[in-house]
Amino acid sequence: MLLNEEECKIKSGSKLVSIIMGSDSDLDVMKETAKVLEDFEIPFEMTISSAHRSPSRTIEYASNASQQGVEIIIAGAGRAAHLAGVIAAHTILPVIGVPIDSGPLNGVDALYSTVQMPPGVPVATMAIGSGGGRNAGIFAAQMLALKYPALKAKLEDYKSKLAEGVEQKATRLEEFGYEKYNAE
Ligand code: AIR
Repeated sequence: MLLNEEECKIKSGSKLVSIIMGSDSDLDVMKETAKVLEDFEIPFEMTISSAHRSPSRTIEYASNASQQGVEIIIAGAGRAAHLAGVIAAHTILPVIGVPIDSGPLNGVDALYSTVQMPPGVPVATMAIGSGGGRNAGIFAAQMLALKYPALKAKLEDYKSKLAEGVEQKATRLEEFGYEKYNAE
């Protein structure tokens, strides 16, 4: 069967998702997003820009992303994390925010900075840290699946594997009991 236009775009390698982070120190969390997108074979680009240290670069990037073919932006930042919000202010693309657990407040500061956007400028905010980074990739895949049917089967498969993993753990716990569960 011929691929439809949307699936052709996936195959041709257009960067559908942009992952942007406030610093290279955020990479440990944001690589979780990248791994998910790789698993789903969603083309993405990754870069660094700071809402505070390089505001012009951030605004330019956000303003041009749509024209470059990007469809979703995922922004991760820590501390007073304004990256996702500033990007959302300069694009009509959906923006997913990942609060990074850097700094003495372990990401609670970044969570509030990212999630508490004023009415009119939403940022879809994930959990703090690597779990949020992972969820950002899955959430992006779910949004893209509305347009790219090839992703639906992959998401169904992903959900099945999640459930299988729980089944396996339950079987092991029921079989061995809690004392032997973690033994080799
Ligand atoms: N940050 C960078 N510019 C603005 C903000 N809020 C964040 C980064 C990182 C933290 O500050 O996203 O989580 C510390 O950055 P660095 O470069 O000092 O490690």
